[in-house]
Parts: sequence; structure tokens; C-alpha cells
Amino acid sequence: MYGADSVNDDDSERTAFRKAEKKYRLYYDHSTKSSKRKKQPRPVDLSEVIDFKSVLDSFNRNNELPPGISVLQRDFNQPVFCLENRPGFYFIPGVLSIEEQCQWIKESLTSFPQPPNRTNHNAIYGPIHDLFIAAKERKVFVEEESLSTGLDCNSNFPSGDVNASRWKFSEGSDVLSRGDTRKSVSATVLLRKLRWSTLGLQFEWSKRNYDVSLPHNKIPHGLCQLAKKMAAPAMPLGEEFQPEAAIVNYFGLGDTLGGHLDDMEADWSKPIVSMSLGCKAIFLLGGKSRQDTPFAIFLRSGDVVLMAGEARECFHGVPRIFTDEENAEIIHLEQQFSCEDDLCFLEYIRNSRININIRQVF
Ligand SMILES: O=C(O)CCC(=O)C(=O)O
Repeated sequence: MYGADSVNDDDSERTAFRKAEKKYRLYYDHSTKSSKRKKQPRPVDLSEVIDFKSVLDSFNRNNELPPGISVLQRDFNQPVFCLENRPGFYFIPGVLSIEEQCQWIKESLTSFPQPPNRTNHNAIYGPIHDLFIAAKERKVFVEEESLSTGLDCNSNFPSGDVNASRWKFSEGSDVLSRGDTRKSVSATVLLRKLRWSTLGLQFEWSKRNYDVSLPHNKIPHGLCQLAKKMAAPAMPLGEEFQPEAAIVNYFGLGDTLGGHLDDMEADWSKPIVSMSLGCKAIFLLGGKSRQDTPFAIFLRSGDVVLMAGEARECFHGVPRIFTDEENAEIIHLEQQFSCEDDLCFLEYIRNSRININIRQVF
């Protein structure tokens, strides 16, 4: 599902969804003007991308909506837009306050990847504590020699965590000065390669289901409250959303989320609540077949998407994030994260996007 590298060209145009992914993903042109080859992002035609920020502006100004877009007639404190051809898909532009965006960016980097929550790094390194702090302190993750032989890895750790505890953060200078031959990786690289963490009930990617036997903490109360509020427009009348699991996706420049369905939850009448934080992205919302031409939609920091009912059967993915100043649209975050203590968050989010999607599993 995840990818940061090239699409196999033979496959790339096999379906309408693939074709759209190829159209929007980041490619580089190599300029040979100077002796040094310089990578330039290939320009992409964004004229067909639906921009719900503009839709909201014109709706607020003169009550007008473009063809194919309607507004949900339900009590919510701001307009909720729907795509007439994709029932069950809802878009709430810019609904998260700047303070909420900053809070959840911070949590996504500090507390959400903490064990027992799992991340994509578990399978290789075991549980990692305090990765963000280690990256801030320029630490290096080192494989401990003393434990690397004769350890019955399988006995101590849950599945997928077989290498746990063999790795430890060290001061970067210690490792370098000793001409150390142990395997090592800088915390900064690990942070850049953090692609997901899971909250609440833990999702087992290899089996594509929730493994309720895995140790887990409840989703934090504040996030539950926010998700319940955001889910309300898409909930069956009189019912309240029960957040039980969440996946946090982390995107750096060139990272993509390939077209997929979220079909592992029991009751599709309940929405997935999906929040965007950080750099702007393109979201592709296809149909029930990969052959259906997807809608391309901008996602900005503070936007919330709800997918319920029939929309749960629609392929979707993220082929592109924008990190350049003009397109990333994170000036408000730059202002909010300007104090000394927050610069580490700013450094990360300037080149990244975070998505938190919250689910009711049962
Ligand atoms: O990053 C996004 O906005 C979409 C995330 C998503 O589709 C997923 O995690 O299933």
C-alpha cells in the first residue's frame, strides 16, 4: 500500500486509478544545464483537482456550489460538502482549529508512536521509545552486540517484535568517535522512515485484521471527543460514533499511499474519520472498481474527510504531498510553532503530512 519509489511503467496505466496515481505523483526531471545534474519536480496539471476551500469560499460568499457538489442538510456548525456521485463521502474543509492541528501534530510525533502502540519499525527493531526526542537530540540507534547472539528473541516479544531490545539509542558522537562497527541508524532517519503508528485496537497488517489480543491503550480521550464530534454528520441518526482504533499515517516528500479499501471494520454504516495535518496533499477517491476514474481532491491541514456507507467500498489513496512553500499551505503552522521549544515540530511538518484516521471497529 505504501510507496516512495517508481511505479512499474508496464502496470502504471492498467486501470483508471493507476493512471490518476501516475498523473499526480512526484516525478523529477533532470536538468543537465550545469555540470551538476539538478533534480526538478515535473510540473503537474492541477486544474481538475477539486478544491473544497474554494468551494467553501464561494458557498459562504454567494451560496453557490459547483455541479456535482452539494451541502449536507444536517445540523453542524459549518458546511459539510458531499459529492453527488459518491454517496457516503463527506468533506469538512478547515474544520480543525490551528490549536487543534498543532496539538495533534505534536501527539502524532511524541505519544502516538510510543509502545504498546505499534509502528512500521516494530518488525525490524522491536518497540522504540521516544523516537522523536532521540531525533531531536541527534541520537543514533545501535544494535547491541552483547544481546545480538544467543537471545531467544521469540520468547519475550509479541509477533513482529522479534528483534526487540537489541537496539538502543546512543549519543551520536559516541558511536562515531569509536569507529564503531555495530549496525546503527540515526534517529533522524528512523523518524523520516516512520510511516504509520496504530492507536487503540492494533491492526495486524500482515493478516489485514484487528488483533484484539495485542496489548493496547485506549485512544486518548481528547482524540475520541474530537472524532465523535466530527463523525456526527455521517452517523445514523441518534447514534454516537465509538472510536476504537486509529491509524496515523506519516508522509514525507515522495511518499504515497496506494489505492486501497478500508474494509476490515464490521459495520460500514459508521464513518472513518480522517484528519489531515501539515503539508497539502492530493487525495484520490475512486469508485467500487479500480476502473472507475477517481476524483482528485486537495487535502489541507485542518480538513476532515468522512467515509461511510457506500463510500466505504470506494478505492482511495494519496499519490502526492506538496512540501514547497507555495503549495504546502502551512504558514499558519509556521506561525504557531515559532517558539524555540516547538521548532523541532516545525522542522518536521515543513516537509511532511500526517493523517489520523479513526475507526469504530465493531
Ligand atoms: O492520508 C489520507 O488522507 C488517507 C489515509 C487512508 O486512506 C487510510 O489510512 O486508509
